[in-house]
Amino acid sequence: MKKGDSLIDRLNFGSSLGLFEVFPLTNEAVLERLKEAVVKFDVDAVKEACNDALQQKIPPYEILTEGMAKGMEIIGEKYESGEFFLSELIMAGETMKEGMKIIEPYLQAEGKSSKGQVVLGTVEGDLHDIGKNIVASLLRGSGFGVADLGADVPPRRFLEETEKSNAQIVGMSALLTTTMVKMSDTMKALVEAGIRDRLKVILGGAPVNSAYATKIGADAAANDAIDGLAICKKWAGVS
Ligand code: B1M
Repeated sequence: MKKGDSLIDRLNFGSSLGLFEVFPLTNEAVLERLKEAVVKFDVDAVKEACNDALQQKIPPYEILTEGMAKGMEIIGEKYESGEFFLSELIMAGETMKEGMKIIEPYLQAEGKSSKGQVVLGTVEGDLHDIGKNIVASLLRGSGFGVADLGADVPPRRFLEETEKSNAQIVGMSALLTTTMVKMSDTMKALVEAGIRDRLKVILGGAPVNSAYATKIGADAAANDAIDGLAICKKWAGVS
């Protein structure tokens, strides 16, 4: 979208001509509009609301979690209740990715790789990569180098990339209860290769918690992307 196209730009223009008086939307209203646009798979409205939210100086991470991700929660509920099917999950994923393209550069404001190297991926059998992509952006934005292996990553790939890049941190994401076991398989691969002890391993994704991390011998489980970033920063000795 060009500057001048957003709803707020148009309202400001009308206001500057004295056509009407503008009462700016509250941050809550902008985020609500973004959430609704995701639920309607309205890509244009998502882009517009993302730009408006940035223009209102809403923090980029809040735009993701309090706007678009809230819409994704509703999509998940509608899927569970049988109102939506796989095709709607796919459309929702594509819709949020369009919004992510606008927000991501603001998450990656710094982008230098000096705080350490992270190998990151969604585990084998699991195609959910939106949350993992947010984690990658936040890490890069805080100065970590990130080898993002994408989604559906088998244990062997985590191992190969960790050895090749000499990474200090391995991060695994899973959104399905059925693919959590691949986190355990990846841990075993790291142990068998003899490199587990020189690494920190962090898990993330809705079905994963600290108890599961402890059970499979990982170091931590993050509640959300910000928590994941905080844990990695602590390991890297930075605040
Ligand atoms: Co799927 N799906 N899906 N889906 N999907 C869920 C996860 C589900 C909860 C929906 C539901 O039933 N309510 C359900 C899982 C149930 C379960 O296992 N308990 C489900 C299902 C069942 C399925 C299929 C099996 C459906 C089918 O085929 N019948 C299928 C599986 C395909 C596969 O993976 N093999 C499937 C497919 C898909 C799509 C591919 C179509 C699409 C994903 C598109 C994509 O990612 N490119 C999709 C979507 C969009 C969803 C929902 C609606 C939204 C997920 C999302 O992106 N959320 C989801 C419902 C829901 O989550 N409520 C659902 C927004 C994102 C920002 O949040 O990913 O949680 P999230 O990430 C968070 C945190 O978890 C955390 O940080 C992020 C931001 O705070 N985090 C980390 C994540 N990884 C981290 C790693 C870290 C740290 C933090 O460190 C390493």
